[in-house]
Amino acid sequence: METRSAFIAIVGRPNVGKSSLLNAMVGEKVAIVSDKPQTTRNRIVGILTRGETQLVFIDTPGMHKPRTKLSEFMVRQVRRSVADVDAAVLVTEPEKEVTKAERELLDNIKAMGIPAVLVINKIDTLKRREDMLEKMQALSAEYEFEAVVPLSALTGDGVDILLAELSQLAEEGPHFFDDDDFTDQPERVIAGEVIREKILNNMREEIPHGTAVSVESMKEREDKDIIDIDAVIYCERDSHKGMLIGKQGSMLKTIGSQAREEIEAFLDAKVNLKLWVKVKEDWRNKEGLIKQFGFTEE
Ligand SMILES: Nc1nc2c(ncn2[C@@H]2O[C@H](COP(=O)(O)OP(=O)(O)OP(=O)(O)O)[C@@H](O)[C@H]2O)c(=O)[nH]1
Ligand SMILES: [Mg+2]
Repeated sequence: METRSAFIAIVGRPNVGKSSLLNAMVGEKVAIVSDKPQTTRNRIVGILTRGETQLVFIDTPGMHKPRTKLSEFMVRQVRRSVADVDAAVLVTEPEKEVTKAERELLDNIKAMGIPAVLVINKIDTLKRREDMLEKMQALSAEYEFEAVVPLSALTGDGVDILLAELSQLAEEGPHFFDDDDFTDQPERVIAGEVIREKILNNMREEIPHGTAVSVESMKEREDKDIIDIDAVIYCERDSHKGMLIGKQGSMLKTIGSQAREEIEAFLDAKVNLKLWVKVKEDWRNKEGLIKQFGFTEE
């Protein structure tokens, strides 16, 4: 069989729905999602194979102005992704203004000269059609997109149209992953991300941004069908630690049970999840700790 493939970066401002779109296209939860900006911190590979065509998506952190060493790392991942792929999907929302971050992304895409598709996401929230059209026009004037696709990653409306457009960008070449793979992330990394998602969902602004999750061990018991997972949640201050634990441990319990449920479903096994909270002051500005928490350039 003649095979086709394409590496496609998904880029955009924070919170526009890049990871939601990745999950919608792949049909599996590959990347965590939250209503807080800067949820995605690393490049995340999602894979969709249909017949002869394999699309390899690289979900990226939202493009923003870096304020910590961690966010410098994140922004570097975005730039690297654009430089590494065959095509890009620029995701945006249907409000009017084109932001600085979007302009920078467009400049990166232009510099690489790669084909790109413009996605206007969240059309389920659209109130004024003119907003969407204005946004489409403003961005289309800047680059000759292969296609402009309005869609909703949340409802799935329009996602197939995008996939049809992207399939056309695939060129003759080998499949780089097994046809039934949907991500390259190890289970341990996914488990850590699920825990971080529950922190994002349950905590306010600055706390989730300053947390990192490290899965210390993940072992299947020999005598029973149970997987023991030990994970540490690192935060930046004692006061944050207190809030993450909550009154009589109530917050940590909530985070733990929500995470456990989801990890069990994805591993299809019973999970015994133990969480600890530790403080590493200002870790987001410490190169060594950033690396230790898995943010390393491959
Ligand atoms: N109404 C609506 N909400 C959406 C849609 N797509 C994503 N969202 C919501 O938008 C928020 C951000 O979604 P994410 O997928 O985490 O966005 P992201 O671009 O990956 O964000 P970062 O990783 O922080 O850059 C979440 O609350 C999603 O549920 C959509 O089509 N419609
Ligand atoms: Mg994301």
